[in-house]
Amino acid sequence: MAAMKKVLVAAAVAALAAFIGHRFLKLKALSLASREVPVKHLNCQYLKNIDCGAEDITILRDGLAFISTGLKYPGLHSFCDAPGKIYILDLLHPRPTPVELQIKGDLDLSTFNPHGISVYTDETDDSVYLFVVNHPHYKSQVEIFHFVQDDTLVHLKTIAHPLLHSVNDIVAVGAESFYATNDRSTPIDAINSLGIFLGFAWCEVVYYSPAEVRVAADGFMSSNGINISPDKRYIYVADILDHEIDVFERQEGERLVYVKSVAVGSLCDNIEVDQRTGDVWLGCHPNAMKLFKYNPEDPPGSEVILIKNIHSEQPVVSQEYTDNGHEIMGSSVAAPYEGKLLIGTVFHRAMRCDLR
Ligand SMILES: [Ca+2]
Ligand SMILES: [Ca+2]
Repeated sequence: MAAMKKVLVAAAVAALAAFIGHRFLKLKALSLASREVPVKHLNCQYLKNIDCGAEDITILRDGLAFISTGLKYPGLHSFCDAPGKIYILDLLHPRPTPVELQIKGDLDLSTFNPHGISVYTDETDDSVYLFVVNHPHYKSQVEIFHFVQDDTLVHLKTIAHPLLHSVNDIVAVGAESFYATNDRSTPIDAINSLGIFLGFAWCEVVYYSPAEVRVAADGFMSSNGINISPDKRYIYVADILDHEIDVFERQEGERLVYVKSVAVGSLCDNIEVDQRTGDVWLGCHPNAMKLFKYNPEDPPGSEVILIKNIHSEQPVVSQEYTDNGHEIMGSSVAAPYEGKLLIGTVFHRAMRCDLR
């Protein structure tokens, strides 16, 4: 009997070891740990004043770009100790230069740590509201600002809620309502890591309005960028660890109905949508291992992916820009405007490129 027990224990240990080994291989595959990208450059210039990352960028129809800078995020490199800032850039200016926006109102600027951003324009009076994911002391909350007088943001409101626990990005759908992605299943590190290790898709997209807060979609490994189609009918979510962009249809009462997923073969971060064509532009990480390890000798690369005709039977996915990290590291967003492209990064610089 004792011998039998020993055999069973040995078999159990071997099975567990095989399972753990299998999960490690799977994690390596998820993070694209051995992937290298060839260099495919565009004609680009670095933006002045942006040296602490430009994790998210969004561009208004009149060519004004908002830039979120200075992100500090657990496990990711940062070149800067200073708090984060929001910049604005006028793409219609002959020599566009980012200018820091002044923030007025009741917000602690010493702990400002901006991450994903989104703009809502009130069509009735053309008021522009900037929504910013903020991580003071690594917590998650959403700030709503009113953009006034070309250079000022007036802070209107801070939104915090238990469902908004690990917010990465948001898309505003009203002056006080939005969808938000959580990039972690829980703020508790050990549980979140265990979930990823076991391969569970536990992350959620949350809908927020002053009247209602609820989970709008779930089953993401790590939901990151989120944005909306020009006709406001569809919501796009980047499941960064799944290497897919998920498409949802907005239905009555802000219900999200899953439509399909488009494979992109990379770890895509934020999503911007060309307001004219509906093309979907993605700032992506070719290799997550290099991004998290950050070795200046072997820097994390950058990759911009374009999806055309996303709602058709056969969306066209193409690599529009790639770099091995020697020009720009850790691209997290690619925002198009009238033949130009702004590329932002998690902790490095930002560039303005010609698309034609
Ligand atoms: Ca965004
Ligand atoms: Ca992001």
